[in-house]
Amino acid sequence: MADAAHVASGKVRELYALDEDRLLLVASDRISTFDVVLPTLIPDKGRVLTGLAAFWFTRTRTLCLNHLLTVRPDGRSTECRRLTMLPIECVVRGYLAGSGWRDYRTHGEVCGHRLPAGLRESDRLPEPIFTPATKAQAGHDENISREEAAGLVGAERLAEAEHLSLELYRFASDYARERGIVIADTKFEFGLDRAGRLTLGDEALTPDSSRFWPADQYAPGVAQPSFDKQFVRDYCEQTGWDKTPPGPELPPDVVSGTRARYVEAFERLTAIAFDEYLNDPTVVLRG
Ligand code: Q0Z
Repeated sequence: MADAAHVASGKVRELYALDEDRLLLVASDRISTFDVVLPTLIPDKGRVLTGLAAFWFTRTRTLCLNHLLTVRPDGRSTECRRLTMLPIECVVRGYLAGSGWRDYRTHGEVCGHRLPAGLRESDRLPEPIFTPATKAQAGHDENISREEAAGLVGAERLAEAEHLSLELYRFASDYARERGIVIADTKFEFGLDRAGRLTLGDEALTPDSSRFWPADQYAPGVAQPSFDKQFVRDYCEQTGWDKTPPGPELPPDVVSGTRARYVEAFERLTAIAFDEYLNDPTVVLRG
């Protein structure tokens, strides 16, 4: 770590260069809500996300190449293969939420997918849909049409990324649903390895890159509670905060409740005790 050059900062993660073809992705315990990073940390959040992503990379190796090399003993650092990232986000939606719901309500379609009339907020879609987006430097990613996405990466690459994204989503959402978690939508980031092969990178199928909903509370027609961040959102709403930086400090009960939700998501999905992961993070790599 000490000799790794800092490459980039995300809202809650840092990226370092290990050498010419390896990067280190470090997940902090920072949490964002309403697009603002809060001043309070959620202990072990970065470890939960790192462990979950590594679990999914291991479980989906037969579907798709990925960048994972290993997880470090700290449980929050992923050594990965350096890729040439595609300039698009590969979003898959199985349910109508967020910008998908907004686009449906205003245009009757989402990224060129004609959808049945009369769908409600949070309804399950007849089939998962691929809705690519641009990577905004600042602010919000913007949904784009398949034609625009093809212009950015080429029609062949786009078709391949769409196919892999849908396969990954189907696998993970079926798996998670059996364990009480609805993955409403998710975002994949692909790149090319040195041989030019399409490879899954970044983090995948975590609550930060997806919408996780508690399946036992699923009730379409209204916005669904977030599996992980609902206590934080409820608290922030209750303070009257105007959602511009800086965000409020979180009280201890909100921190501990939120940490418990992250750990619960990890344990439900991996069927591994989180303490086992803390003791030896490579437990998620045995597939
Ligand atoms: C990921 C990001 C940040 C965390 C670049 N395997 C890869 N090869 C090349 N580039 C990336 C990866 Cl994962 C890559 N990001 C997003 C930014 C912290 C992740 F600051 N950017």
